Amino acid sequence: MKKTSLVIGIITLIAFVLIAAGCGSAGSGSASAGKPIASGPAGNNLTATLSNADGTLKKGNQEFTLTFTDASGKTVDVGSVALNYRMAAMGSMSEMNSGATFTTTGTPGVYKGKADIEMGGEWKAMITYEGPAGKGAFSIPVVAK
Ligand SMILES: [Cu+2]
Repeated sequence: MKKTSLVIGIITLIAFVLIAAGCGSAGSGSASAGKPIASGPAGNNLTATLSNADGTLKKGNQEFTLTFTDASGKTVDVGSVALNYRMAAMGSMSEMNSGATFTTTGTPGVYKGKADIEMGGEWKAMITYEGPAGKGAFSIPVVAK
């Protein structure tokens, strides 16, 4: 009886360790699988970095990562985030906006984003967040190729 529950306990522990390891590698993998596109101050002594596989924002549908870090480079959970890519009006072309959708990852402070960028050129990533690190609104200039 005692031996059986010990075995079950060990099996449960091993299962938890395996699941945790799986989540950990998936989380850090997606966080480190990126090259920085651009970064900038996010307020509250934080830095925000946009990244993706090759470090270049492109025209069209794409995925990217948004990471918030403190002065020491440690990721910081900022709660809920929102991002809108905005291109200023150019001549007869009116202002363009492309909102991103985000999902959290296994690493707090690292968010996976999806956006459809209509055209190449100069955009501003307008970012807001609200949560345990405070509230912030800032923008990072980016160029889509
Ligand atoms: Cu445009």
